[in-house]
Order: sequence, then C-alpha cells, then structure tokens
Amino acid sequence: MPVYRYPMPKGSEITPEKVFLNRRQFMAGATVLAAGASLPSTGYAQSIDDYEALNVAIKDSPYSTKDPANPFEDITTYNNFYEFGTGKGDPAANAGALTTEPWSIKVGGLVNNPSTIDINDILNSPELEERIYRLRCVEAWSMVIPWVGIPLANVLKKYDYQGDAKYVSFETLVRPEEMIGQRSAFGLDWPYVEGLRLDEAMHPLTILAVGVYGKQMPNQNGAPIRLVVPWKYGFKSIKSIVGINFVAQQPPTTWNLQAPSEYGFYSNVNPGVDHPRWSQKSEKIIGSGIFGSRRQTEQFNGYKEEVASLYEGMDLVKNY
Ligand SMILES: Nc1nc2c(c(=O)[nH]1)N[C@H]1C(S)=C(S)[C@@H](COP(=O)(O)O)O[C@H]1N2
Ligand SMILES: [Mo]
Repeated sequence: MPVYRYPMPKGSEITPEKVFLNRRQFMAGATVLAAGASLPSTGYAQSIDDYEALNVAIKDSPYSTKDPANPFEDITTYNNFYEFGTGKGDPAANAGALTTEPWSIKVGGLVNNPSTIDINDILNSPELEERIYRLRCVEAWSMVIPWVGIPLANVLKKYDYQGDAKYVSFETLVRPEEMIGQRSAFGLDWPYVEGLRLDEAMHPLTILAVGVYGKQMPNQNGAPIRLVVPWKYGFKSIKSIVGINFVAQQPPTTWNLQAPSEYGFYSNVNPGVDHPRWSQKSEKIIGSGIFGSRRQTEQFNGYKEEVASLYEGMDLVKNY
C-alpha cells in the first residue's frame, strides 16, 4: 500500500453524489436546500451567458463523437483541478481568483528555436475547431464535452526539435496567491506536470483546447489553455499550461509520482485493466439523474481505430 501525502478518497466516496445533487437543485432554482448542504459562495450560479465568446470562426471537426454533449452546467461545475481544491465543486467555487491575462507558454527543451507563445495567437487562430470528445476520468465517470481547440501538432510542428527529443512534457502554472489548493500543506507537488510520447503528442486527436461550447475556457476547466487527449484518462489532460518541453526521457507525471501503482505514464482508457481500488469496466454518465446511467467503457475511450497502432507490440497491462 503506497503512502499517500493526503487522504485519498475511498472507492465509495469517489462520486460525491450528495453534493452534486444539491448543486443541481440549486441550479434549478430550488429555494429549499437539503439541511447541511454547503454551497460554495461563488461560481455555481454562473450561466453560459456569463462567459466570453471566442471571436473567430470555429470549424466543425470530423473527429467529434456523435454522442450528445453534456450541458455547460455539468461541464463547469463537476471538475477535477487540485490547484483549487480536491472536491468536485471546489474548482467552480475557487477558480474565479485566477487571472488569465496576460498568458504565455514557454516552449523549450531539445529545440533549436525555443520561443514563447502568446495565448492570443491561439485564441485568434483560424485553425480553431470544435471537437466533441468524451472526458473519461479514472474515477469511473465520464462527460461528453464540445471542446474548442487546435491540434497540438500544429503548434509543435513549428519547432525544430532535435533528433533525441522523444517525449513532450507539460506544466501547469504555480501561483499560490490565486490557487488556493497550492497553499495547502497537504497535496500534490506543484507544478502539476504531465507528459506524452512525441508520437502521441503529434497525433491529430490530441488538442490544445482554449474553449468549451464556443466560449473561452472557463477557469475551472483549465483556462486559458489545456490539453485534451481523448483516448487517455482525464488526468493526462493537464490544465492551465505555462510550459511545454521536448525531452529525451519519459518525463515525470504528477499522478504517477503520487501513486505509481495506480497511475502509470500511459494511462490509456482500458476496461481490461482495473484501477487497484475499483473496476474500470464501466463509467457513470455525469448528469444522468439520481441513479445515474452507466455505459460500458470502451478501449481507448472509443478511439481504438485511430490510436491502437501507437501501441502495437506493447503490453498494455504492464504499460498502464
Ligand atoms: N493542472 C491540473 N490539470 C488537471 C487536473 C488537476 O488537478 N490539475 N486534474 C485532471 C483530472 S483528474 C481530470 S479528470 C481532468 C478534469 O477536467 P475537467 O474538470 O475540465 O472535466 O483535468 C485533469 N487536468
Ligand atoms: Mo480524473
């Protein structure tokens, strides 16, 4: 049993159903809340109209799933973003404190032309596409989200990376003044870091997302720019990125450092490999009512045809 640096949720606690229900009652305009329900002071009452629209034409992507997307309210109130707390409602309550302007991403490592990308160049890019991807969390829930973004490859291809660059590493902002979770003595090591193999990073399904439903990325979803890797568990889709580096060795990743027996480097969605504390065979569809519908989890989150070839010859039980 690994030693955790903060209390890990028990399997039975991974979907804080009560909190979620109270939130939905609140949003439906219910005036009487269940006794003892503690709602965050901000965030939950916001509607899609409170968010700024992206101001460029957004193309529809052929990569989208045909499944119906979750409402904006689900997407912006049930989040994982430990920089703002460990509860699903914490990011909506606390991420309003984050200032996202100005914002830039430093790209470096094994490249001959390192540079700093101004986020506005991506926000105003004619390459922006809407892609409806399922975000599948390792906690066995999922949501379908209309992300707006550009293929990460479009950005990476501008860099003259060196021959020994085999991986790409990513890192999130560290700003404890605005990120309440980073002020806690118990928690993850900051910055939150992630990584992909170079071919995964270059895969056309991998995007840098800057919005949701045609709006600029809500803070709780990783404003102003976050990764979305649809065939991997949600934690690979790192938020509020400030650094990207081309590297030679497999880079460290936050959840693998935290609990190596539970979270591997690859973290491909795989119903055949259980999490040590629960099954990964099915997932709860967030927003699907009191009892919640479940669906069978698909290999590579439904993108088997597109990505299976990346892992040919690899043992996906060992490389989880
Ligand atoms: N920087 C950072 N990125 C992060 C996380 C986090 O805690 N910090 N949580 C991850 C996890 S576990 C999930 S499931 C997704 C959730 O994305 P969403 O809140 O937009 O649905 O973000 C991922 N990216
Ligand atoms: Mo997650």
